[in-house]
Amino acid sequence: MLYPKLSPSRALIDLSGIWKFQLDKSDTFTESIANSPLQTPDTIAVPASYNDQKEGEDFRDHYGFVWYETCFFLPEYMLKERIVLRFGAVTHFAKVYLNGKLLTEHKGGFLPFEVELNGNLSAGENRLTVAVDNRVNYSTLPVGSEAGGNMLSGLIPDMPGVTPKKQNYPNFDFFNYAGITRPVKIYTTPKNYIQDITLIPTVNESTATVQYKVDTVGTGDVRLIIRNEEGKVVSEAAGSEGSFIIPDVILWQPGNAYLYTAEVRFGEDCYCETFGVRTVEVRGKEFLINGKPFYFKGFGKHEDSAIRGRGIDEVLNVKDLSLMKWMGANSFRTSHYPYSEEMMLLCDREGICVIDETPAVGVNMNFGATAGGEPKDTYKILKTKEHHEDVIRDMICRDKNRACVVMWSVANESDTTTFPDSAVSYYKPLYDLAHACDPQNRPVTIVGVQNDFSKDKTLPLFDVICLNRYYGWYVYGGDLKAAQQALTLELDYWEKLGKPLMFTEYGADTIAGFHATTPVMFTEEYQVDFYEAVHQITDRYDYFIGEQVWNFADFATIQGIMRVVGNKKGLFTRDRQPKLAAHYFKKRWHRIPDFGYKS
Ligand code: BDP
Repeated sequence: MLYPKLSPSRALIDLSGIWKFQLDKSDTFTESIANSPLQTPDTIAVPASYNDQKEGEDFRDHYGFVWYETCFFLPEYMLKERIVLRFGAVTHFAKVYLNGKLLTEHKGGFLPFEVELNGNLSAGENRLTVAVDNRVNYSTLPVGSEAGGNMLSGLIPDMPGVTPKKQNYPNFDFFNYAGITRPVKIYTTPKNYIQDITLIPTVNESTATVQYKVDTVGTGDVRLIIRNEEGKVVSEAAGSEGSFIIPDVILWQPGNAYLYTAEVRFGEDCYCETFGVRTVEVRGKEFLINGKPFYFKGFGKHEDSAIRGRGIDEVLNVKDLSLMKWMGANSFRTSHYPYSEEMMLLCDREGICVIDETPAVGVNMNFGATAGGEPKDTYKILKTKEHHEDVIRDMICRDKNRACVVMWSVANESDTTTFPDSAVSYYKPLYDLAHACDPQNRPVTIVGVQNDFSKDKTLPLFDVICLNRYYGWYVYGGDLKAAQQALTLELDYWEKLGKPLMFTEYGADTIAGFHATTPVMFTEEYQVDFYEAVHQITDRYDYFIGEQVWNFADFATIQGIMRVVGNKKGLFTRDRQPKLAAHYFKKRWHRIPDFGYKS
């Protein structure tokens, strides 16, 4: 799916701003609310999560639908064009109405969707209403518990006569921010238009061959003009499918991005797609970018900030990449959902490598809010399969041309060991699907939870073993010697597989400002010691190809006994001030090269 852009043939209107807003407190969804203007004094800023924009528990912890409304006119000269309404993301489920008529629905809170408006626009002002549901359950991604009101229900049963408030029980460790979180735009195209562009670069010495495909609707001829960063034409092509050659190609590299632009024309339509030329491949125990063994240095992150919640914040995105470069990092994972298209384009521009992850988090009935009692076969209980396929398809379709994406992650911390065969039956087809969807056939991974790794039949099927490991925190917390022993045992085990392995999470909660001469858990000194202890072990293994710490910054979570006003494993505080460990990593990562660290 193409990112909406201005072009000589395309207009673009941004509907950001202050919209009308209403919490729906009824138990049943009342569709007729969309029939007339919202009767509400409340306003809300779009795009952003709604939860922290107003005061009160009702607001922050709202459960169910909310209503958004805005009105717009379109200039008459646009009406002869194809007019498309596009949402960057609405979390988690959206129903979109124009002038009271339901136009479309969309499930999933982190990927774009769009709908044509032609035929539904009124002559004057148009009223756009969006109903947004924030409920997570056994069929959504991320997954929510349907068990009830008690976080410890596996251990302490609910008490008769107690009526806990209705709320979400996320089976994941980040606040369930919701709303219209990414831009809402209207764009136009001619009636005959470019629907999609696919670019597949390969490199042979100094020459790149780029296979391309242009999907179109209607009639017309396709032409492509390729320009370099100076605007000089370096190649041309004609026809909806084929290839073009870029001589003396300048490669896209981590920390040293270079982007070409393909100006695609089809009849009257024109769209400019930027792309980088680089190759990615897993060979033996190495992860190769442009044929050289790459070492991942970076983070698991969140789209999370004060007041906006998970709402897009481009200033913060720029700042975060700047902090990463300050530290010598070269990569991050979009834990635990696809990030905004704006962030992906920025990473393309800035040369940051991305592991692009679906919103499949909490697919685990034996962990978090769904744990307790007898072991449960996750894949018999959850109804996520079809939606999981959809988000893999849609994420890869959205990000396929991004040079920054070097690997896809189909899920975070699914249950892969309690009923190992069920996990294989669920995940093997998803692994195959991800490969089939990706025209560039990048490596595909799944991020493994701390578990009895010797029972895991799923992780070994994937191209890179990605582990979230908390030796020295949840396991052997406060005993770093034992943590090192345990980690050694595990890394010895995986080494035999002959595949590359990396950490996609490891970390320790740390309250900024807590200090100790003899480090104890939660102090800044312990966080540094924790990481040093882990690195003493991981640095010994040549198949250990990367370290992404948990987390880049402190972030908001549900309230509970495990979290002190959020998860505090950040190397930065939520407002991006460094903890001691940020300085430790800055020194370490500036010493570790992007390429050839283990060679
Ligand atoms: C892992 C999850 C991550 C959590 C982290 C933690 O993947 O979302 O925030 O642990 O506990 O289980 O801090």
